[in-house]
Amino acid sequence: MQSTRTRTVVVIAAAVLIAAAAIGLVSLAGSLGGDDKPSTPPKQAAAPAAAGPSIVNVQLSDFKIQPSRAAVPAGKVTFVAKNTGDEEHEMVVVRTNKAAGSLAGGKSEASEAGSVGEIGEFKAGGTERKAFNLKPGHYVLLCNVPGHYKAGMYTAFTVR
Ligand SMILES: [Cu+2]
Repeated sequence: MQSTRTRTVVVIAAAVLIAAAAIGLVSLAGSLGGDDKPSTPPKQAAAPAAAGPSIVNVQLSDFKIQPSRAAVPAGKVTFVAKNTGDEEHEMVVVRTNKAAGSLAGGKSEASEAGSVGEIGEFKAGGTERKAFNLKPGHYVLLCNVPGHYKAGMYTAFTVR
């Protein structure tokens, strides 16, 4: 009786040990197996970087302002102004809800209320560039050298 019972215990213990060993081998195999797939899907690539600064080429002539594009996305906008006329010109950037041609209000020069900056007067044949940080809105590009606005040096410009 006693010996049968002891043998049973021994057999059970052996079975437990074998099972434990088997589990150990399995987990060892798992850790060595190189199954390195992460349990979560890889994160999406970072959002694409914001578009670079917009570049607007502007021709200043006697007496017109002609940007290469009439609208740009909000953000950094670099104006590259080229004076193709015979006189000095400038380019003032005004944010306003008024129509491009209605800023003079009876005076000889345009009101620069809402100006966000300007490329100051520069000589014929020259090229000047300047970056602006523009919020969405309606803008007017103009030259306020005396008489030039009245002569037609203005144009509407949109920042979306
Ligand atoms: Cu001008």
